[in-house]
Amino acid sequence: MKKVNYFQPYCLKTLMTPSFEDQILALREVINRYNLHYYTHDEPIITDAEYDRKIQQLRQLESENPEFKTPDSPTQKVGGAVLSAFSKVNHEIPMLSLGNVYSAEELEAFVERLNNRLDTRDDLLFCVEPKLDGLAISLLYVKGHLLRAATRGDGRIGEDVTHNIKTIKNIPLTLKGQHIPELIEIRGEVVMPLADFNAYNQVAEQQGQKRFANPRNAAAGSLRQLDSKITATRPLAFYSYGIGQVSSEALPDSHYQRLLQIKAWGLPLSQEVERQGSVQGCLNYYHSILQKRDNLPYEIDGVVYKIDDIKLQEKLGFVSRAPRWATAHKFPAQEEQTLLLDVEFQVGRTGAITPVAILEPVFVGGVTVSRASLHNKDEIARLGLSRGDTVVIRRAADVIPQVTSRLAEKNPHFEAIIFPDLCPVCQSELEQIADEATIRCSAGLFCAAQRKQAIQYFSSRKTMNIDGLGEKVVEQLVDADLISTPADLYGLHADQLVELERMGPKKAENLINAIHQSKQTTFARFLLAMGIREVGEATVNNLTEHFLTLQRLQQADKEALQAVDDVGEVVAQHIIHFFRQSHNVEVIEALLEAGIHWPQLTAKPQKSLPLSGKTYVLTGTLTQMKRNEAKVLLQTLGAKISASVSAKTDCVVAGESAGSKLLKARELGIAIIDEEQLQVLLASLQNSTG
Ligand code: 5U1
Repeated sequence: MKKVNYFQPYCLKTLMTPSFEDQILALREVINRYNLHYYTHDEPIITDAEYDRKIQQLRQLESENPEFKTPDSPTQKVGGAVLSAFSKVNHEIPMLSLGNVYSAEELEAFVERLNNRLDTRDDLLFCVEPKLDGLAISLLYVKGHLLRAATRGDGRIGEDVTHNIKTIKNIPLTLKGQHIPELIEIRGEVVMPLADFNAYNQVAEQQGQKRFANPRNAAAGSLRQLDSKITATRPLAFYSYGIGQVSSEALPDSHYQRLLQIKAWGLPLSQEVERQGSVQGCLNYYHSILQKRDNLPYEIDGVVYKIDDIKLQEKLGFVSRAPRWATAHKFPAQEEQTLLLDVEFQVGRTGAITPVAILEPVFVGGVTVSRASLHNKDEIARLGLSRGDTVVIRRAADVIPQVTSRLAEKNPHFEAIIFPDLCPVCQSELEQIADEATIRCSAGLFCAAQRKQAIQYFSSRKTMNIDGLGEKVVEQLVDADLISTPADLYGLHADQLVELERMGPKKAENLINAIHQSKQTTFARFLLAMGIREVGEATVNNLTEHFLTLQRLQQADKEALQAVDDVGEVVAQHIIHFFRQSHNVEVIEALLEAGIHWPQLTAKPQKSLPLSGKTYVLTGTLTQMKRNEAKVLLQTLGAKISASVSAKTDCVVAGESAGSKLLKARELGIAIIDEEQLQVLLASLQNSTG
């Protein structure tokens, strides 16, 4: 790794410690700058975790030195300024922010304060909710119709985003049901569901377009579009969490009951909202939601505890920027900032060159991270990276850590990261296929990095399952020139292996036996072991069931390949390309000659089930049943389930907050049903098949 010569941040060390007033003024200045970037430009220059630490520091200093407290301090305000592109909206009732607690002790102290103010020792009842990480929005319904939607802005004045909000599919334009007040303002959060966020970024990456740093930026950026046609293409969703203005007094006295009433009028409510009657109950809720965090459809950054009794809420009132009757209990941060030390360029099994950031270790999302993906050349250019930059690392929901943005101004003395011109392993030329963001080494199995990974993949558990042939052994075998293709494995002898490091005679013999045993396999395993680009387990199963023999598959043309489920033009092209390359054919022949064999497959008898021959795609969130349950039920009725929408799809089941797949189905004129219609279909077909 290169030695990095960093410029120290310019901090003038004075001999005198700054006065409390100076410290407060300096903190206010930086926090105001962070606020401007975050709220007004949707471009944070600091992580939430770092921001929260700064605000806490300022709050502490102000509470210990109340003589310096001023109403314009960022501790006394919510949010940012209003962008001029949208017209302004006055919030009749300010849209407030929330105070935070970070531990059981802080929660106990919060509840203690409530008990003292209410002059009671009784257990208090809380409405407990997930804290969605999106954009706070106010929806004004007059006579049941959505009249206006606005962002929070600075809490008093927001931006009118009605046109954009009206493109969000789960926001009703008209409320349904009874006792709808003449005027009611619903408040909640607009988010980009995680599945849609990941899918959006994947497509953006493939097309070399700008990725969103996180789901909240994605939601905010989508709502800030001046052209609502663009917003309409973004998969956004809304979840309610409260009521602002309301013309009627006839609402329940419980916050929880109010939320249920809002839901009955047709507005979305998180399924995780419930009530707890004690501090321990709140803590149990916190831990159970923290556990579920990665499986929820949206990103959350904590939970919210709210006094449930509206009368008690009114009694407790507000402090300057937050209600006294509610607090957020924050989860450990999923984003942190750290230093970029260097970038390594890795060569993958298919030759893809992936830049990997080498970082000063940082604790994020529950683990210490020292490496993070940088995806491709375009991503480095988008981030404008240099060694020594401060970057944001995101590690969320089991996703590998990623660098999402660069913080702070550019230091011109830092050394820019340059993508290499040649393969960093074999020095061969690099190539880039049109419309693909990935750059690849052109040398195929002649590149040692690709060779090692291809052999490793060939012998892994899901493919030829050769026990004892791990990464290190493959590396040694290739480096010692004992093997250069998977077929060479079958010519190895135990006496060659004992020469390797940490390989005794027993281990060598076991490995030779494992290699021998792997000769008896299945067509699907063998095909998967070939490592054809974009041909994973599901596609391999479809291909082998369809063609039954290797010979028929090798001879298939593009049309024949595309007749197979899940095989589109691109995958068909990859398969044809693979079998056209003479060195691949030679390796296959050598493997068969070495004795690899599998049982001959026979065509499955066609059962006539009501959905035989039909391809279904499930998208969005199902609320009445699990997605897997729906999948299995459809499959037992004969349907094929596909992950993507294409001209071969017969029907798309669109659950809540369905996004890009739903749009594609509409574009292609494919039948679309919702969850209710799916239930009716399943019930009628199950009855008809007895
Ligand atoms: N779930 C939830 N999120 N959230 C955010 N409730 C909730 N309430 C909020 C905010 C800012 O504020 C009210 C308590 C005023």
